[in-house]
Amino acid sequence: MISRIDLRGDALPEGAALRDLLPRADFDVEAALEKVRPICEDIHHRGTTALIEYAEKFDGVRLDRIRVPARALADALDGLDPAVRAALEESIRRARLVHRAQRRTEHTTQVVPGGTVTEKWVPVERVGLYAPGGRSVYPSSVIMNAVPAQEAGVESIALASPAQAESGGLPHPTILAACALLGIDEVYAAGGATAVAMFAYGTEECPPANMVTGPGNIWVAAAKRYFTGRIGIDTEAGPTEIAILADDTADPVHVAADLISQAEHDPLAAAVLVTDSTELAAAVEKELQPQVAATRHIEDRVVPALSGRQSAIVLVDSLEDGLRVVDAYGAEHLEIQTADAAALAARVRNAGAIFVGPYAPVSLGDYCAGSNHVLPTGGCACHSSGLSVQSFLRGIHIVDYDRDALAEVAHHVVTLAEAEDLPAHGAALKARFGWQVPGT
Ligand code: HSO
Ligand code: ZN
Repeated sequence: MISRIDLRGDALPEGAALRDLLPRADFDVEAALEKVRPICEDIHHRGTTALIEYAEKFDGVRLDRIRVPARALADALDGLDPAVRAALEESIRRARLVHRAQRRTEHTTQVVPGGTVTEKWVPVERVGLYAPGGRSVYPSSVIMNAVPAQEAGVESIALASPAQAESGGLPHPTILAACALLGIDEVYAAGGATAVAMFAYGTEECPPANMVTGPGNIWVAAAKRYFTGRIGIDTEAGPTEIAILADDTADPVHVAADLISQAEHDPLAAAVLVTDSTELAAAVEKELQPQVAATRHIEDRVVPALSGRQSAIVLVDSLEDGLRVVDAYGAEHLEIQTADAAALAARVRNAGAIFVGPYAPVSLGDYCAGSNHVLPTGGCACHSSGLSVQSFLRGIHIVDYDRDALAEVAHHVVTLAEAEDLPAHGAALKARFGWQVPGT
């Protein structure tokens, strides 16, 4: 069901060559962009009317309006299963603890007497959050997007999620209930690329947002790419990934369960085990059979995900080599299930989030660890971070120099301006000192 990649024997190649040996799903956002562009432009020109037509075409629902009435949010919360409500509340509480600690404080550096640079952190003014519908109705993702935005101090937060025929044209009730728990009252029934376009351009009903975040399928990723530069985005979330670095101390039952846990998201989800133990590899292969047979989303997601080219058991000679492999891969989620897991985890450079030891499965991080589950996929962990308070803040430098402080450095500025053939830059200083800058 899951293939093997044997990297034992020869020395591992470096960098990109090593990465090329590792499995990864094809996720062709560029191709999707072609289809998404006209839809986005249509929404630009025809606003709500176009959104209503697309909801009918893609979601099979005829809507009167896109904005969800306040009453529907209150009703969804009233109808929420009390156990789900308690779990969502605990998830929110833990996420707030962690994200509150990420808040940045303003800092002033005195560069010279009379010359300071202050860095102040200003939240983005208005953010549009996206929560998928259909196969992925994840109220937990509403939490993971909303909590950092709220803790960053974003004033205006709106959310969009596809209209569901079964909910009478409203987004899924658990999404609405999560919004109500989080105090988000501006909610729209719009899905996929159309929701991103609604936030990017704004419509009669929905003012434009400065930034759009949230997971989604390839159409959402393509729309985010289309609007990059115009608005801020988090990342182009691709199919979810779990990598597990394990040795012979790992429990194959846990390893198999954790691989399946992320395979359950999507037929393109990636599950990768990296191990120096052939015994563990064989035990996990064996263990996968009964666990896969017993899982709910077996045919449509788990089997295609595990048997797809994006998943594999990678055999290495040593944990040192294993470390190099997981760093080259840069997984969205990396579990370390080895004898000295914490020490190994401290040495990992590339991962969206790292889960240490036998009692920190990715499922914990998906819901209730306090960490964020919106994480870089597709190797983007090599250069990007998961969603955080920082994602919603802009750092602005405030430069404050008095006359003496400027005079002290003016000749360097004039010299550099001349060296770059930009004499007007230098003239801006000369004008302040009677056109005579000492030292030039
Ligand atoms: N593992 C997914 C997030 C998620 N899991 C939502 C369950 N619900 C991507 O990090
Ligand atoms: Zn998950």
